[in-house]
Parts: sequence; C-alpha cells; structure tokens
Amino acid sequence: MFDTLTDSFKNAIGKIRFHDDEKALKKAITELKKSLLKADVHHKVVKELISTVERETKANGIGKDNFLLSLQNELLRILTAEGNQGFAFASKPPTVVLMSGLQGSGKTTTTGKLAYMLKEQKKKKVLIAAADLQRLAAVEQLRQICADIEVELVADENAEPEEIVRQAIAKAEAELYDVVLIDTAGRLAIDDELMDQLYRVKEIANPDEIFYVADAMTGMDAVRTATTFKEKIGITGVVLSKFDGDSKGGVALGIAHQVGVPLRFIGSGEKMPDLDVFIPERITSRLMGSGDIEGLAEKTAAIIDEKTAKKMTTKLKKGQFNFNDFLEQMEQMKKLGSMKSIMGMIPGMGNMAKQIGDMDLENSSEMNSIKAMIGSMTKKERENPDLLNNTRKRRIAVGAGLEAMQVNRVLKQFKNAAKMAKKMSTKGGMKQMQDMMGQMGGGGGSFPGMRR
Ligand SMILES: Nc1nc2c(ncn2[C@@H]2O[C@H](COP(=O)(O)OP(=O)(O)O)[C@@H](O)[C@H]2O)c(=O)[nH]1
Ligand SMILES: [Mg+2]
Repeated sequence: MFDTLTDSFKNAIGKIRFHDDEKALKKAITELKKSLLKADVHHKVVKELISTVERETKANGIGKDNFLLSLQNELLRILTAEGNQGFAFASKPPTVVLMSGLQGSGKTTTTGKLAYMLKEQKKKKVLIAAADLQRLAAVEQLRQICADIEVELVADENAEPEEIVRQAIAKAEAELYDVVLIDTAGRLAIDDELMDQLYRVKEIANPDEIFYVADAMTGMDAVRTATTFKEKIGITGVVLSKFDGDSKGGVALGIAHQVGVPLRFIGSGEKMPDLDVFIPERITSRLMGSGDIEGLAEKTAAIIDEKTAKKMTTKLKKGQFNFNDFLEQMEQMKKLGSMKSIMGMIPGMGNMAKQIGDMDLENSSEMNSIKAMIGSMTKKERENPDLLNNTRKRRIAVGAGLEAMQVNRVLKQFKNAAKMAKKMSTKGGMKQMQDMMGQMGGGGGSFPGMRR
C-alpha cells in the first residue's frame, strides 16, 4: 500500500552519511525533500516536515539517530488529525455512518468493503441502506455486493432516499443491528442540489460519523473536495479509495493534516477485502521500514481461527493434507485480500510486495487448473491423494479438460507443497522460514524507537 513512499524514505535515509556536521544534515534534508515531492506530497506539507526535522535535529544534536527520531515524530504528527481512528462504535448501537463523495469516487464499493470488514473481522451485524436512488444501476450494484458478502440491504427503487434511511434505522433498532451504513448518491462535481439532498438525509439519519470517500488518483482535488464537504456537511473521516492505482501515495500523507479530519481507511483494490485501516502509528512504522505487525495480526487473527489452524497443522504433520484442506486454505487466503497488501505489512518485505505486484492468486491459470482438477475428482480421491493411479488420472484429465501431463505436474506440485508444509509445521521449521524471509528482505532494518 505504501511501497513508493516507503521506498522514498528508505532512499533518503540510505543516502545519509552522517559525519555529525551541518553539511551532512543539509544533504539528508535535501534528499528527503526531493523524495517527498516526487511522491506527490503537497509542497506545504513537505516544507513543514523538513523544516521541523532540521530544526529539531540541530537542537538535539546532529546525528543519524536524532534525525530519524525527529522524522518519525514529525510523520506521526502530520498523519494525525483530531478525531476517531479506524472504525469507532457508538456507545449505543446502532452506529450510523453516512457515506458521501463524488460520483465514481468509490462510495458504493467502500460501503461494501466496510460492511465486509465489520462482519468478518469484528463479527458485527451490519445493515446497508441504499440511499442512492438516482440510477437504477446503483441499487442493482449494491444488491450484488450485499448478496456476495451476505449483508442485509434496505432498498426500494420507488422510494425517496429519506424514506429508505428512515426504514433502515427503524429496522436496525428493532432487529438489534450493530451498524448501519448509508450509501448516498454522488454527482460529478459539487452542486447545491447534491448538498441539499445529503443534508436532508443527514438530518434524518443523525449519523455518528460522516465519511468522505475520495479517489486517491485525483490527488490534490481530493483534498479540495474533502475540505468543501467538511465545511458544508461536516465530515468526520476520510477514506482514500483506489490507492492501488498509479497514485504515488503522497496524498495519503498530507490529507489528514490539510483537511483537518482523520484519514480512516484506504481502499487498495476492487475486491471486498481490499480495505486497510489507517492508523497513524502503524503507517509511520511502515514508512520507517518497520512493517505493521499489529495490523497483520489483526487482519489474520479474525480470519484464520486458531482451531482450524491447529487442525491443519496436525494434518500436515501426519502427512494427511488432502485436496479438501487445500480448497479450504484457498478460501481463507481469499479473505485476507491481495498478497501485495499482506506482504507490505511484513517488516522488510515491502520490496517483495512490489515484485508480486497485482498477482491474482485466485485467478491464475495454475489455480484454475487445480480447481478444475479437484472438481473432477470423486469424494474419496479428494480425501486421499494417494488413490490417484494412472487410470484415475486419465479420467480426471478428461473431466478437467487438461492434458495428462498437466495433471501430473500439478499433482507433483501439490505433493511437494505438502512436503514443504510438513517440514515447516515441525519444531524449528517456522524458524527456518523466518530466517529465509529475513534474508530475502535485504535488511529492511528497524530504527530507533520503532520497535513495538
Ligand atoms: N482499483 C480500485 N478500484 C476501485 C476502488 N474502489 C472503487 N473502485 C472502482 O471504482 C468504480 C466506482 O466505484 P463505485 O463504488 O461505484 O463509486 P460510487 O459512484 O462513488 O459509488 C468501480 O468500478 C469500482 O470497482 C479501489 O480501491 N481500487
Ligand atoms: Mg454508488
């Protein structure tokens, strides 16, 4: 999620050859400034950041440690705005959240992503209200999303948005929902009619939070429109969507500071799991090259439950890992979101994330062959990979529309993977894996004060 920015920081930090003199500090500052501007961080934010870092480093004594410490503090200060962090629940449920933003900014998608996150990670009962009734397609889009993530929707193409909101809140109160997310209509640009409608919906919903969804790819425009929405209807949080696009990440660094409202979430893809919580401390840690172990643990803990994990380990140890287990593991992986965003959270693995790029594990041709093969197996064969003799393999190949050779290759890969997994599940196996990852990371290194 923050590859470009993290790289810029690493670069700047790497170029610092401190001889504990002012000339060295000047050089480091110049390098930092250049990389921040290159990452599209707003010039005012850059100026503020570097002048503080320079002043503080001088005051505390020029040296690499003081420089990094000051940079870290300043980053944290700039990323933090007064208000809630992550998703904040109201003291009395349901927590009502109004989603606002321009047309195409990602409101509807983000509404679905938030619902999915609250349901999967926090085990909350979520209701979505379709208050965007301007286009029939909009309601249909939300219906599809809600069906996919299995979240209840209140929608009626023939009703006014205000009426839908009234219904949704009544339903949420009566049926004890934890959260109501209201998806609203957007316009291509800010106009009075849009603001009026939003205002009317706000009056009825009396929301605990108003999120403004901004398209990260619009750069500085995102800051400007968010500011207008803040003035006109009073937003309490910003969500940056489409952060996976060619945005260089700079806008994320400046937006909270510039708008004066916390950045709460970042959308990093079109799929439902592609949403990350934006917690300033964690992002600072990532930017300083120390990863985000806390975020990773939170993301995985809710999805990979301990019991299943134990069961899998036992099976692996005994060499009983079969095709059903494989499918189950794939389903769990899917819920974690893109590989890229996971890798970015592991200390020192940021570079790896870039190499992986947008690799779509789920839809790769390898994965499709495996799925087709498993689909052509009998129940017994899925449970016991050893049953697969040549006759059975031929039958499976025909059923899956694959060559016999392909089937053999996939089976071999499967066996190797199971063997490797068995090795890893033994004592010391995990340690080996960690050592291996440490080497691949190429010394991401941690910085003073960044250990948590
Ligand atoms: N790549 C990417 N696409 C996104 C993201 N969020 C939304 N989109 C896409 O942006 C388009 C508009 O999103 P939508 O939610 O309909 O916007 P709305 O008009 O504000 O409701 C859709 O094609 C979405 O799939 C994101 O984080 N990454
Ligand atoms: Mg929409």
